[in-house]
Amino acid sequence: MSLVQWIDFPLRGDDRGSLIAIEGTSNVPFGIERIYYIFDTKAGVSRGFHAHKALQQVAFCVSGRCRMHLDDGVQQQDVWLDSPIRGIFIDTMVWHTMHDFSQDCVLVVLASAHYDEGDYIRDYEEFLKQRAVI
Ligand code: T46
Repeated sequence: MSLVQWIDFPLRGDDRGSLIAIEGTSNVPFGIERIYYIFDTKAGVSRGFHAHKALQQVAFCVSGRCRMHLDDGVQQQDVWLDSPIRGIFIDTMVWHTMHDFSQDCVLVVLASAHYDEGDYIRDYEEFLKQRAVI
């Protein structure tokens, strides 16, 4: 499967403006159990630096932009998240980092489960080791 999987959201536009509705298991490939958003990120700050063992996520910017680096242990790719109508699917066991946040960036993340620190792999060598046994 391709490392970069975009999900286009249906745009409900009319002469008043635009509206996006996202429904779990319909527009994203999982039931949405949690939503969080990252904003007011300070200049020069990078975030992420982990993979998830079981969590699946879809991320997109409703304002501004940031760059996401994805790494499945074999391939690496950078993408810009700069549109509220297109999200990126972050599958399990994909190391991801976020960089170059614009001042107005609001990064929204839809997640398949509640927060669980035990689901994080925060050590890159450990991530590679676990990827090797998949
Ligand atoms: C991810 C990327 C895209 C919570 O208490 N609940 C939550 O739901 C989340 C997401 C975080 N936290 C706490 C844990 C830390 O004390 O908030 C603090 C900052 O979290 P973290 O350093 O993990 O943030 P990022 O930006 O490095 O990573 C986040 C998500 O944690 C992660 O799952 O995939 O965004």
